[in-house]
Amino acid sequence: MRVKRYVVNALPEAVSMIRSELGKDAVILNTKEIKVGGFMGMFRKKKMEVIAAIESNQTPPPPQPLRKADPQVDAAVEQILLTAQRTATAVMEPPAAPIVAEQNARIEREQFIMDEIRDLREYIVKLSKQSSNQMAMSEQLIQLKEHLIEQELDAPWIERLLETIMDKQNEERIEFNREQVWDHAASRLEEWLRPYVGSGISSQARVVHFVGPTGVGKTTTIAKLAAEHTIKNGRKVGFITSDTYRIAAVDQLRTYANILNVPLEVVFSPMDLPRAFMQLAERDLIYMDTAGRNFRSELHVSEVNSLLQTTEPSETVLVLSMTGKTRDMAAVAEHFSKYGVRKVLFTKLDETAVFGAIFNLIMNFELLPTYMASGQTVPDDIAKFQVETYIQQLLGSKSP
Ligand SMILES: Nc1nc2c(ncn2[C@@H]2O[C@H](COP(=O)(O)OP(=O)(O)OP(=O)(O)O)[C@@H](O)[C@H]2O)c(=O)[nH]1
Ligand SMILES: [Mg+2]
Repeated sequence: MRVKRYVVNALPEAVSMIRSELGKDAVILNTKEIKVGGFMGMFRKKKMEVIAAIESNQTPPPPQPLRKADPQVDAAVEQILLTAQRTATAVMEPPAAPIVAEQNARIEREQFIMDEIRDLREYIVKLSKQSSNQMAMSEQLIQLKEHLIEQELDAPWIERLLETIMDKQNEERIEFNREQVWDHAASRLEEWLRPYVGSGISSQARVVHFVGPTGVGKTTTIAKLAAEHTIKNGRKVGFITSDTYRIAAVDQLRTYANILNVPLEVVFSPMDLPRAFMQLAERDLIYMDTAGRNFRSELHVSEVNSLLQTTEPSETVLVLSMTGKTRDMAAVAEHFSKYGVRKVLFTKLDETAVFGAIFNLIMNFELLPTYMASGQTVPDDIAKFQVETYIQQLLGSKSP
């Protein structure tokens, strides 16, 4: 067997080279992305390595035109080969003749087939890995898997976590007991969450907007945080509410404003905002409450965003309740992340025993958790998001 390695920019380029050098019976054994060149590991270029082979008793034909004895066709083929050998970033020239388009279509078809074969191969490898892992899964790992399914952690994350623990077991050539499995799971989850944790609500932000679905606890959370800042930190807090949508919504915030001795401004439209900010010019920190709406509708998301304008350093916090359904929370998070909202605050942790949604939302939408609220009592039932505390809640007890 004659085996040859090609390093090209794209697969069609290799296909043409293989056809002309090894002949039409050559087969592609492997393709993979590689990086070449560069300086001290930097500026490396992405290339594709293609391994092709032909049976040694089959002598490769001399490079032949793809069609015979037609100078016009020969010229067209020449043109295709030239085009294919250019860099992947080069702009493709328009086909010189209909035959060129035909050849290009053939190359595209071949590329499509090769892509399909590669996907299929990857799928088979994954399947065989999964089934051998499944067989190798210890009782402790099965318990962890079942626990995380109950916690509604997304399936791909569960698989990934189990794989890393199994790899570790194989590496150390031992079977972990339950405690070790739980400890490894905790450190992996912490490692994945760590980059998103810790920023809290920026201390630079003078204006903080709270947005989120109906009844998640935005107004209560504002009261809790304002109490913390006024009572504990002695900061001068001011409130703005744009929640004139629901009857008594203003009164709810006004009650907290009176208790905490915090001035409150009501805005009915974005045009009222400059006046409200002027009234609160003396305040160090302004919390803005917004009306809860059905934010699975993008229209409502864009509506509330029109109210979040300010020239001050500001931040927007998406408030989500743990009593919501994971899929609905994901839809809301996706809509708000389109508007650049990345900070999230979870409420009503006291009303659930299922915590997977927090991990899914942080990891899937790159959200940055700020606080966790776990009760109705103002100001006590709120705490900064602590990754260790959260992982403990998610994983539960190490003992069965
Ligand atoms: N159990 C529990 N209840 C909470 C928590 N936070 C808020 N609540 C309750 O949830 C209910 C709604 O709270 P609000 O603060 O009015 O919620 P909101 O998001 O401002 O509601 P809208 O303005 O109508 O969208 C109230 O009964 C709160 O006491 C929490 O962390 N745990
Ligand atoms: Mg409210």
